[in-house]
Amino acid sequence: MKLDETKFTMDFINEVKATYAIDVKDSSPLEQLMALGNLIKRYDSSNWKNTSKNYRQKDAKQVYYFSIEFLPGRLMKSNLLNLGILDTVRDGLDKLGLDFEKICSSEPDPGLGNGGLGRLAACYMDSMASLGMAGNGNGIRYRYGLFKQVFMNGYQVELPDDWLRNGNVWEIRRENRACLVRFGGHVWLQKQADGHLRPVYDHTDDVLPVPYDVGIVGYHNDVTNTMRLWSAELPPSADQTFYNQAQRDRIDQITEVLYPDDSNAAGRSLRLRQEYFFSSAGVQSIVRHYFLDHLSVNEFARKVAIHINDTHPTLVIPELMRILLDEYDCPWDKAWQLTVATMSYTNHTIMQEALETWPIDMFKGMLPRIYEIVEEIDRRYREEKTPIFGENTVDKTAPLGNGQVRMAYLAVIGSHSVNGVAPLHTELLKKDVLQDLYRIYPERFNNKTNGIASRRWLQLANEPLSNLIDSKIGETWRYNPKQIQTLSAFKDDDDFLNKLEAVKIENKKQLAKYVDEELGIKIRTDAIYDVQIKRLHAYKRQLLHALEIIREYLDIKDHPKKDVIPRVHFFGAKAAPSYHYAKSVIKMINALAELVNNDKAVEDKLKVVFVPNYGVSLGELIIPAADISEQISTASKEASGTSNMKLMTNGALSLATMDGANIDIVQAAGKENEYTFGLTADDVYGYYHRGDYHAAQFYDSNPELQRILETFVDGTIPGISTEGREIYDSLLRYNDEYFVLADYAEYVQKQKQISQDFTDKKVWEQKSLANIAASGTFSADYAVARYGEDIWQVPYDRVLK
Ligand code: 26Y
Repeated sequence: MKLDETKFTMDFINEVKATYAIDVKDSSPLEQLMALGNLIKRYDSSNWKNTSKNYRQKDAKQVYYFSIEFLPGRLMKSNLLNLGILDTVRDGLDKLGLDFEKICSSEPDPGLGNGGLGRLAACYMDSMASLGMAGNGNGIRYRYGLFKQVFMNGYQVELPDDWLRNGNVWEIRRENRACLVRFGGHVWLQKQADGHLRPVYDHTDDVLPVPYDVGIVGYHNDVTNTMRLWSAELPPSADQTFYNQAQRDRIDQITEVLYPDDSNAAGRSLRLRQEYFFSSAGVQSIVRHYFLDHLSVNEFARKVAIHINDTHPTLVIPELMRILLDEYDCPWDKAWQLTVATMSYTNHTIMQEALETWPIDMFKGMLPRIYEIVEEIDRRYREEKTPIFGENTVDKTAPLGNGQVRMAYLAVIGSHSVNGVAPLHTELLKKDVLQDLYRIYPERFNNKTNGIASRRWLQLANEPLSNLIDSKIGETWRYNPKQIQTLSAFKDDDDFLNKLEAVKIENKKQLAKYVDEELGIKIRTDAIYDVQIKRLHAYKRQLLHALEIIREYLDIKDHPKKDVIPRVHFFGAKAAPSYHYAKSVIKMINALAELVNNDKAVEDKLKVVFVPNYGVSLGELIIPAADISEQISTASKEASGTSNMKLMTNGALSLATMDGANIDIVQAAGKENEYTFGLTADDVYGYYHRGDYHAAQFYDSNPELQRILETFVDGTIPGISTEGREIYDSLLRYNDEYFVLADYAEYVQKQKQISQDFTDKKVWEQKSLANIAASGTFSADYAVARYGEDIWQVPYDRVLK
């Protein structure tokens, strides 16, 4: 959009006055943020209105991306950038003497997700809008987001994330669009006067889902899509005294808080309520919207694509069936055909413990009509497939089995497309986790490698680098990220390489300032910034990274005179509150940091910074400053990873196992520009099949490793007698489930290589450049375009080069 700076400042002054009845000079950053947000929302309102109007006029097919998590990050700068008014607004506020950065950082960062899956959903929202694709988000407006992490005596403590305390300036509450979601009670089918069987409900707990819409602004294309988040409320029309306190609490609880687990499907009933709640509300609103312009269900799958982001929204399948059967008198076969044609499913994990199942008794009691439908899906599946694939295979893969509703199987059976998120991951789904279903539905399986929103992770997070890129190759890469590739022409341009280094140092200064001010740790900006930012999980092996730190520490202590290349090791990681082992690793790393950072003999050769409360906003600060991107999961366990892509596009070199999308990153940037090591997925599966992994062998044959592991239990690292023992035992007593010891030697070797290579500035910057230049293919724009073409059959406007 076009915006004149003077007009903007006038509008802003008036907005502050109108909202708060004060002058700008008396307003706080928070008030300035709210006023600015209101104003931007108003500037964008015609785009938002016209976007939905255009889609309706064109009768465009719509995608609905269902996700129980969204991690959009702060929206102010992103909206300004995408509207094309970032500089105007920044300059205007600057002239008013206001601190733009301070205003932006007073926006709460909505933590409506745990990690990769939630952030992926947000990147895809950004890309759909930027491609001009009719894409909608559908999720939950949690009253409290993912907990705020603080460290007390090195232990993780979880505090509530009261992100809505001052309201959310970007949302619009649309109470008139509310519908009803039914839980519990009894249901039976009754013949109606018109001869149709329809369900009659008795004693149900009804919940009112109220939608809050957030505009998702596309990049320089006048498109604003909608992310719809549902909040659970008491139905107003009913006699409120009818609801006893327990029922009221049950309703309030549904959207009260995000479950802080990202790998452990605990089977809690509230979680199932959340899942049905937003699935049902979403599907109801889709069907209602569809019937505004259509007279029969016939066109449904040609006009609507529903995407199931991991299994959490799988109940959209029986819910759409319910609506088609019970409310539109659709015969089963037709309803099923429409449903399968509408649905598609992405799997994000091969970890067994993350696969959702629900005890049938719980499921049936909470969702009686949905259960009947799942039972019928199960019955027909068995009837159709048993003659072809045999009872054994069908038993193993049916939606109902072992007293459980198996969500992943239901999702595959009820969708026309099933995708993994990186080539290796998709292959493992076919070979392992979903192998039997792959035999039955081979044509449904496909890969869609993850991508990241390069607008947020490069253009916004790293403005200095983006400007440098512009100065060399112009601005078209901002629309077509693959064009960053042309930057590689400058790999021998010393001046450019120096500037690349200067940008990195500038970003390191910003981070160092934060670390000093917030954590009281002084770090050098000429050190290697070695970064591992992701959820804390045993398979991601923060422990392996810690072993290297201990090695470096002991080396400095043993050889005080030796020249070392200074390093700062960064961690950002939340642990699920109930994940005991992960919390022990946090405590251990904090204790190690305490030891290293305060040991005079270490000076500033080595520092360890565990940044508390890692999330999108801290990612934006840390990633542009990174030299090394630690992607060291046990091969086969990380479905894709996305921090690997964010770090790459900001010029970090990957220190990586051949896992997830690391494989594709290495291929794109060239093996010589990354540091790869460790067991391959085949090696890991080999150990599984033979059952001959013996951690002790690696321990016995490596004295250095022995010494390092001793520090967990001999008091070298103070204050971890329990945690140290637990970690030590996990490796040696319980045989090191994630092959840390097997990969140790090669990992250390690569770390040493890194230190050496870092001293040759030119070569280092060339490698960094190779990473930046090759990162364009990991833009979510391409990923989403492929979803649109292959899975959703939804067109988009932007011609991507
Ligand atoms: C069932 C419940 C406990 C659950 C909740 C959240 C299960 C899984 C999750 C989230 C999983 C997740 O974030 N997976 C990550 O998805 C990213 C996007 O595809 C991948 O890049 C990453 O490798 C994967 O771990």
